[in-house]
Amino acid sequence: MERTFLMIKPEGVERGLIGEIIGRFERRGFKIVALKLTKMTRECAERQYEEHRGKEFFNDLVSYISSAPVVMFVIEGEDAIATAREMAGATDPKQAKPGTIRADYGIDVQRNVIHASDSKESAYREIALHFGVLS
Ligand code: IDP
Ligand code: MG
Repeated sequence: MERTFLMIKPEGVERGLIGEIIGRFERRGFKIVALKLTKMTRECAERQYEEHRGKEFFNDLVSYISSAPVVMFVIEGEDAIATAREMAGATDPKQAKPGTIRADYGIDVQRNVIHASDSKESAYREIALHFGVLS
């Protein structure tokens, strides 16, 4: 059993896609073990995207992600990390495989609807950052 951190980005929340996106993970058999709607501070967004500090898109990304509410949730199940990444699809929606969340709903490379942790280390770090210690 594995857990991973997922986040519906501001344009997903604004466009009314919360139920649709969470539903995909429920139907896939994952258990939702934590969930919240929250507007991140700039500092929190910088910590979330720490690995990208210094890249040309970092400031824009941090401003965007802290501009409006997001939905954060944690799923649990077999191979949760890799499966969630696969369900999200490639970073650029234009390159994402048909049927993935980003292919279906992504607008552009920044507004790509969903974040999914990319490794065990990221999942652990991001769950702790946003939810603290979960039972
Ligand atoms: P990922 O979300 O697929 O793991 P990362 O490379 O970790 O992709 O980038 C984190 C987020 O930063 C992306 O989901 C996207 O919102 C944004 N991003 C990545 N590359 C670019 C870019 O070239 N221009 C603008 N935003 C980008
Ligand atoms: Mg990433």
